[in-house]
Amino acid sequence: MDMLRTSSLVPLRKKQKVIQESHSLSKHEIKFSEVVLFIMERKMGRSRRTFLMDLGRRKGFRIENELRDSVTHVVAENNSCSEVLAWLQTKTLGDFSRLHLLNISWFTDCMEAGKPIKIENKHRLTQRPCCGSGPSPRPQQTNASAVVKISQYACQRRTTLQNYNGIFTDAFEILAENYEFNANKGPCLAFRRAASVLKSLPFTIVRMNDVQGLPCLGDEIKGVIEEIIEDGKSSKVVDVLNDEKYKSFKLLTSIFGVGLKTSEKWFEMGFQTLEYIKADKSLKLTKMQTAGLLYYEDLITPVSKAEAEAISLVVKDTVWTFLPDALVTLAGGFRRGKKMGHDVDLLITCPRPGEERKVLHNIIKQWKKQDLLIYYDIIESTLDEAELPSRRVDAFDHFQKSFAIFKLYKQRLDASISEEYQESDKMEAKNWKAIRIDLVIIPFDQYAYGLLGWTGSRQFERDLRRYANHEKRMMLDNHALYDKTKGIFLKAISEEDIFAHLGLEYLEPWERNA
Ligand code: DCT
Ligand code: MG
Repeated sequence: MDMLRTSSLVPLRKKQKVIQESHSLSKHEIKFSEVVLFIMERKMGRSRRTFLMDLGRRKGFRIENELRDSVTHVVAENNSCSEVLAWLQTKTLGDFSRLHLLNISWFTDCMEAGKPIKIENKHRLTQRPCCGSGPSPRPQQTNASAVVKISQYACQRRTTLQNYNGIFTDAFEILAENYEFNANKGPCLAFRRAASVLKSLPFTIVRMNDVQGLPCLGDEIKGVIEEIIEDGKSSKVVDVLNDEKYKSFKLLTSIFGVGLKTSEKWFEMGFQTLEYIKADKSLKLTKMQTAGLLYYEDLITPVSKAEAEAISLVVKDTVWTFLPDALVTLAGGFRRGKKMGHDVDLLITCPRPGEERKVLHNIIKQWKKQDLLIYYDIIESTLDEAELPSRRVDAFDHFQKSFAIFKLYKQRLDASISEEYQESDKMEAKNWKAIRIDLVIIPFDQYAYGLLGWTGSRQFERDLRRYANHEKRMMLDNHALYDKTKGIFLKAISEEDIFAHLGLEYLEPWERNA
């Protein structure tokens, strides 16, 4: 979760004060200093102006509260050019002929592009008021819901990491998590689905009109959107972030090995801080939880792509000493293009059937010798007993796997590092980082299904299974696809094959960030 976004949902000051705050006090980094905006309140209203200013600042725009000489672009809504000029004349400003007088459409296009865009004629203020006192229409090409119908299934939407609606989706995710902590499955899923829909939109929602026709947005969800548009924050989110149970669960579930059940138990017992848990010797901790607490700081530090790739290389090195033709693939969020993750998901397979069976035990044996493992847990394959595909949508799969904590030694890949730096590094007591890894061993004939399942996102996977079931009368899991009408399993050697079996357009991994 982006700290800037989270903090903006909390009422740090009263609304009035926020409005008066100058951009120089704003907590957002200015990325485009050559453009200085001023948004006119006239005919727009104070709360909408506050919302738009906040949105722009989040995107790195410099936006002044007052009309100053530094301003280069004036943005207005529902005002004609002459109305704005008349208003400017009442201000003690130098030469205002240099100012770009623009319609709100230029601003919303900039928000979509994430940067200042070239001014076109359609963006300039016209002589006549643009559209009475009602809200001005969004540029047509940007309102996707008006042009194409957006599917209720994430597997029929392309969702990249470019999220134009973070202010809403962050709020939804907090509310979903809170429902999950309170074992309230329905609304939890509803908020997750809604977040996923908004993540796929190619524009930022700035008014309620923009959500018209979108799927998966019930009344409670629309209420949250409306409040954020009006006030810049959701009072429900503010309440959740201040809620003791939510705060405790957030902390407890961030410990490796602690799930909802344990969190509930510990919360009821009054354990609200890590110190309490560590200090209480009567608590029976699993080996996983003990490791989770011991390496807590490392494990909550995000894993970078470079770290994931470094571990992937170590895995390849080790695996290839036993199985030179094995395939090792980095899956999970990193395969979807994420720069950071909470763990490293690695899949291992071998084209020669059955050869993959011993590889996991061999890797672990080797790593123990090399002191590369802090913790590991081997879960043996249950493929032989399994009835495939599973009916349980969120069920664990049957592959042999290991949930482990890898000891990644800080590598000196960069030869240009100064000696001084290397000396100070040597003096550091700890020259490694604990990193969570999942190793999954997949038989070759199930590899396409395993890869699709372990690439995620979780919401994408849920919708893929729901789509298969409800729209195609098929059952999908990480091992197979079963056609209930024909009574047969459908073979696939690539992810493309699976999409084709389901009658879906192929989505690249980076389009599955639902
Ligand atoms: N997955 C699965 N079965 C599990 C666990 C995960 O099929 N028991 C799938 C869903 C997503 C993918 O594997 C990776 O899971 P995570 O690591 O939890 O998600 P991520 O998208 O990689 O997120 P992060 O970047 O935080 O690691
Ligand atoms: Mg992951």
